[in-house]
Amino acid sequence: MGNNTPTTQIHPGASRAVLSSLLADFDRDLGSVRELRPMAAMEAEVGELREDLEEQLDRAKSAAVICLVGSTGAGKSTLLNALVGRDVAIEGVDRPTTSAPVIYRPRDADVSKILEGLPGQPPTVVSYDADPDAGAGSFWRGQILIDAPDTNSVATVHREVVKGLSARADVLVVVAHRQSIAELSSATFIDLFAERRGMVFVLGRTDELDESAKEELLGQLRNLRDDRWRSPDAPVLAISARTAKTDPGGGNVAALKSQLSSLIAAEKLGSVRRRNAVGNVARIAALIKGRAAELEGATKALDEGLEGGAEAWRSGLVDAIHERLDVRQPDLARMLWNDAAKVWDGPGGYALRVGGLSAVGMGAGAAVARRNPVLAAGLAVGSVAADRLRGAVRERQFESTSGLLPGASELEALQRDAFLGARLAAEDAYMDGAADEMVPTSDELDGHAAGAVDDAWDRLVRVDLPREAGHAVPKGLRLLIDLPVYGLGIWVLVRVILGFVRDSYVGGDFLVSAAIIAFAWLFLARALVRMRLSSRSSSLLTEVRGGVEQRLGQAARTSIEARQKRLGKGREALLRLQSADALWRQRLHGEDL
Ligand SMILES: Nc1nc2c(ncn2[C@@H]2O[C@H](COP(=O)(O)OP(=O)(O)OP(=O)(O)O)[C@@H](O)[C@H]2O)c(=O)[nH]1
Ligand SMILES: [Mg+2]
Repeated sequence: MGNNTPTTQIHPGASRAVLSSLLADFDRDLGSVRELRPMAAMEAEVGELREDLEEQLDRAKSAAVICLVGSTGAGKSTLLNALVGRDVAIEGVDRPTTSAPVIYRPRDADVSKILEGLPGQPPTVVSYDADPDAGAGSFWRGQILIDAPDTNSVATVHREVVKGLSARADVLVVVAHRQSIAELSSATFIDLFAERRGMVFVLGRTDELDESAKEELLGQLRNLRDDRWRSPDAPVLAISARTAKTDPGGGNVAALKSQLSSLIAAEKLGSVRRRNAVGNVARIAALIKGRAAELEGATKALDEGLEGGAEAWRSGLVDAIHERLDVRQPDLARMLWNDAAKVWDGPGGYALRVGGLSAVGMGAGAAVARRNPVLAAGLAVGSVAADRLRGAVRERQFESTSGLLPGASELEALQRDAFLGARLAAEDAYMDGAADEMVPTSDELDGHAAGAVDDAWDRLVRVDLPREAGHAVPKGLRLLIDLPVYGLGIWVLVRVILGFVRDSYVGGDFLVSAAIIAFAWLFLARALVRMRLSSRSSSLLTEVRGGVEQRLGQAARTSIEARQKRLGKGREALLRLQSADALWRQRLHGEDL
């Protein structure tokens, strides 16, 4: 008992491998549905059936155990005595008679497993000398026969004792008499073992019945056997133990002996036990089927809750991040000017690079240049330096993704609202600990969100922005802007050289005017190029948006994927468990099952 390795010598037709793989699959499926909440209600029952399943498979070499069960006064003890051929059990008129079970066993049979933990009065053990070589005519070839207390009297402990004995038996002989058949139709005791034990039904005390009453009662018993206990193959016999006691060949006891002999014959016993084992599988399957709708509903609701939650979380977060990306648009444009200027080696590139401060500084420089060239130069250089510093700070801020994600409390609220449905469904579908694991936590989602934003932004900064900067201002346009400045420069140079040669120097006004013209041209060009780059930067931003959306979509998927997989495994296991008995029968080749 409690031994985890099913023994298979009892199943000549079924290989050890088939049984252990069936059992392993069955256990794995039971394991994956155990955490489902609706299973809690049947946990004890499933556990008991599962244990019995293993015990049936474990009984490899133990002697066959036959247990007589039934209502008080049905004639169980008398029948045992008739079978044994002497009075080993007490028959009686006082109801109930039998409190201490009688165990009739071969001298060498180990009954310790039968006695272990049995409630009620200690059984009387009577030994006999078995003759395994005796011919088919001899009934006593090694089985254990038990006379159990009743299943229906006021002595409730009796029911516990019968339950314990039946659990340890291979075959139950259900004894009924006229007064107890009606009661059987509402009895729960036989129900408990239906399909899980070999059964033989006996209508007892038939010497008290006339032929028509006997037939009617037999019919009732057959109906119960078929409809209530789903054991259409089980024999139903009419017996008079009293007749058999006076006339060993009478009372139809020989028929019972022959039925029992064939059930417990060595080559058949394995199949009885295997059928008993499969009966347990069938009972578990039926239990789960009984709650299939509830299980299906709860798991489906969770599946949908996760799906809907992930989508709500994704779209809520996408909206929040988009708002924040919009705020970054001017910075992005500025970065694009800067980067485009870096790859533009020429006056146009320089003009593009200088920021607002430089422009103001240079304008001021140009304005005072005629009167104070030194101050002018100082203004220009100072403003460019200030711009550089500001540019560096901006660049660092720009590269960081902080501020693109909503704050912790906003994220938490987003998670809570999005997965509210999933959370409620998880509590219906799973036990407490597992229910918590079935819904993505805020921490986990925040990590995903940060990863998605970092990835998308990193791609912008490292790949898309430099790429865009590389061809944002085409070469032709650069030349168009730079050439007039070079031309002006050359002309100024020519005039200066000519003046030097002719000894008529060009005046300062001429140089300042030339500088003002060059600056004016460059700043006009700068304004136009910046306009062009602004529109480029907004398309870059659109790409970032797309990237964030896509990555958040993946993140949302990742956050529920493993959970949906676990859910799916549970749902598949539920389906398999509901038809597990059919699979067992099929894999065991339906041999005598
Ligand atoms: N006429 C007749 N009486 C029987 C027969 N079998 C048993 N009885 C009587 O029915 C009564 C009850 O028999 P028991 O064998 O003690 O019944 P039991 O099922 O063991 O009852 P509990 O031990 O109380 O559960 C006794 O008086 C028996 O003599 C039978 O085949 N024919
Ligand atoms: Mg009795």
